[in-house]
Amino acid sequence: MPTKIISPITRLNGFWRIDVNIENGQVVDAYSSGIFFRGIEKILHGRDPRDAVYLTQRICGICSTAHGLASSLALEDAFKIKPPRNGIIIRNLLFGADLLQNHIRHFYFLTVPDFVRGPDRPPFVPRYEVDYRLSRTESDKIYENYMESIHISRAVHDMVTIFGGKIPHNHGILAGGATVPPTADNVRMFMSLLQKVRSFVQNKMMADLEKIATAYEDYYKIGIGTGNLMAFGMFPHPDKKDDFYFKPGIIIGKKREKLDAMAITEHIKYSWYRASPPLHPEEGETQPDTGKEDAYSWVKAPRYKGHPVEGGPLARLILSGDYKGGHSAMDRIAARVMEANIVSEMMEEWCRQLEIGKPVFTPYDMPANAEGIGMVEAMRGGLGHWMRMRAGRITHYQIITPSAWNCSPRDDEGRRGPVEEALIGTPIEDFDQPIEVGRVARSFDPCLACAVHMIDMKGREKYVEIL
Ligand code: NFE
Repeated sequence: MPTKIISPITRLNGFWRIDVNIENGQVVDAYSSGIFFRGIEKILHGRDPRDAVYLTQRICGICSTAHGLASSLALEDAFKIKPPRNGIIIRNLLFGADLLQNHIRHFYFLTVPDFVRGPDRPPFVPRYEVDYRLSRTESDKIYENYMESIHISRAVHDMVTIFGGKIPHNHGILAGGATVPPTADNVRMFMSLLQKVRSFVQNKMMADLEKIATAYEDYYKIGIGTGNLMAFGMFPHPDKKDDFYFKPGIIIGKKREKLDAMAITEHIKYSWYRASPPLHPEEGETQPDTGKEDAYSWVKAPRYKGHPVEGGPLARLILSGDYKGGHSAMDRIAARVMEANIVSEMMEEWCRQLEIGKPVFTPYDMPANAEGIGMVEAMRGGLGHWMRMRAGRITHYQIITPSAWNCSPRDDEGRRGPVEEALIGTPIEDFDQPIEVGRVARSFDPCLACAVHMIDMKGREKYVEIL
């Protein structure tokens, strides 16, 4: 059967390969492979748990705030502490700004080139030359906004530095709360940048989405996912215990359930790790086996009660009742832009909720032995950190990222991962220029740096030859 290999398919960091079998102008099977690996979990063993907040952020340069947050929550769970109200709000603002950066970049840098013909100069050429439906004038207008989005995504980075010191890998989030207290000065600075970003999202990004979604209406029927959706809860409410602005939950086979963290397992039959039955992340191991028969990815296959599930803005908005559409490629793209719009509006309100002069951090005494779980919504879906410490040092750390859920290979039962499943049935106009595969795959905003595991082989080697 004719197979097309697209590698790397990621525009964002990390190397990702998609193999699609194409028959009669349609994708009939798909394989998603993470083709490099990382090993932050192993690096953490023997460290002071408080370092995990900073080390795990190094997993990725685009969603580092999410890892800092998940790690802080895991430590707070272990230390039995809660951040004060101001600390929760500052963290929401930091994560909100980083989320805006992600969504703006995904839309303009990763999605727009898939649908809109760019200027005839590098880096926009070479490109596939099929199925661009907007006129030259409409396209040029969108690329004007593309150029502006570079400045806007820098402005959101600046917002993170106000309360986070630096970005990526901020120093503003830690177990117990935040490091930078609000002042009249820094809040005003943050709000002024936010207004500029909000105006761009509201007036230009939403309009550009509308143009693309109208011209490519058929993509509401292409790239349909499993319909299994999951969210861990995003932006905790500072005044209501266990409440979130975007609600946690899971939909399996159209039925909504309460999320049960114990129902998560990782399958590794098709991943380059030493064979084991599906394990909960508290038990999961990361032992490489590069010669494993049938394996084709460094990404493990996380499953919920054995089911592949999709995370991301579409899942969050559907679970929160903010989106009523379907589960297609265009629904994913639209939900991401809409979420940026909603979050930028909510952030204005959060700035007003800050109380100048009140603490942002809860002091604590670290126990010697403890376990903790940190589950948050990262930009691309549910992110979990599982930590165990003994005698004041980390003895176990396991991370499951949203892209591991979305881009996972087949599981032990042979069920495809969410991206693999969504690709089935995708029409391909030209076998040699399969632009449609990129449109569907990138609608998940994949980040393979986050998804794969790396191993420090004997503590020294950084890379393993796999081909
Ligand atoms: Ni590298 Fe990440 C996000 C995490 S992975 S981007 O969002 O966690 O999907």
